[in-house]
Amino acid sequence: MSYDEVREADPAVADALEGELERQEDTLAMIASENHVSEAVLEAQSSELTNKYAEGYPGERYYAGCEYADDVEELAIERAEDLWGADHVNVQPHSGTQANMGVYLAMLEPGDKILSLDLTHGGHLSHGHPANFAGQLFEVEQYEVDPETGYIDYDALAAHAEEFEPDIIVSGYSAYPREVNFGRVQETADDVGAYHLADIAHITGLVAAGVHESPVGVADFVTGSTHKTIRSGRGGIIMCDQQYADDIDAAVFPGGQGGPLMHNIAGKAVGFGEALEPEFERYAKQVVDNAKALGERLQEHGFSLVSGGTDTHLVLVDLRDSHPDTSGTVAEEALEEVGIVLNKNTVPGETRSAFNPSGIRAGTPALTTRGFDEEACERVADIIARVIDSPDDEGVKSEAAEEVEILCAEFPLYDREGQLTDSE
Ligand code: DSN
Repeated sequence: MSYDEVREADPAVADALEGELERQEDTLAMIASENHVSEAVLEAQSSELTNKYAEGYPGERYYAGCEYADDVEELAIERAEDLWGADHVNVQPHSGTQANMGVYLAMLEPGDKILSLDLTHGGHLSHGHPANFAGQLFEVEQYEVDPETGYIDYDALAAHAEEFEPDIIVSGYSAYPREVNFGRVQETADDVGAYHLADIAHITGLVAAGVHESPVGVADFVTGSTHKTIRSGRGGIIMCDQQYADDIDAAVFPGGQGGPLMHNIAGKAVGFGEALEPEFERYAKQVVDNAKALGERLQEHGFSLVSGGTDTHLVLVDLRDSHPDTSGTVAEEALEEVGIVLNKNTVPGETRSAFNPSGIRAGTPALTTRGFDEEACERVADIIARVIDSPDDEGVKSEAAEEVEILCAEFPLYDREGQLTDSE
């Protein structure tokens, strides 16, 4: 992307935009929720649709001049229905959190009960944290992963649900490396008369490609964000059975949002179209193979992984066994210095704080988009291990930075005819 027009009009903003482009080119994005979209998605997101108000839904808008807005929204909906096999899709949520809000507003009353995974065990703010609207409007109790195995304990979840009698059970997580048994959670929800919301924000792409079990057609509601593993325009999505369609649509607009971000919906349509190509299945499989390779190599270096490994796009490293004096914050900062950008993360049974936790979370969606394979991910694991072993050693960090530079040059961004699928 060139920023010639911005530079002409506003050099300060152009500096920041070019700086960000260079940062993404010259560092390894390993924040598990991030990815690199194609130039086609970027272009669609920066289109003139940003100028258009289109409150309502295709064919039923509150403003004139919506024929092209209708076209892109219909394309996004049709492609989402194909990708995930959904009965009804709403592509207007501005984010994954707004998607969750849409479901809560549609199905719950203030004071109703949510049962969800604790944030420090891998949950999400919008699942009921006290600092979030969900925790403020609703009565929330939380389940945890099994402290021994790091896996969801579905029996304990069922017992908790029986006792708490929630109105909705939330599954789907932000820092959980294992496959989720959505069918089992739905059984529990059915047993206690609760709805089940499966939030697949992190794994939308893995589910679409069939490399993770799908909750679509199983859970009552499925929400997600559209810019993570699915690699489309930024925002959220809700999928549900036709019987809930009107309630969900009304909760998104006018219930919780105003005009849809039509330029982002155009980006969603383009990205969903890319994900329908056979190549995307190979990409999603490679994301998981890469995460496994990364995790196994870290384990060879002595690191402990929560749950002992991964089935998905991310690994969660608990530093307490291998590096008891190194917090996730120290690791995150030292790694950022050498060009590896990931995030500090709480771990189950956290003994530090959310601001200075005991773990790091690392994901492979963006590296895989750059064309990384298992061998390249093992090289990244070797660098991570050396830096965390000696976070204050400038010599180690300088050598690590050189190796990151070599990897970035070997797997460059945005030079593959607009499609960031892989380098082969
Ligand atoms: N911030 C996202 C993540 O990193 O998991 C979720 O909203």
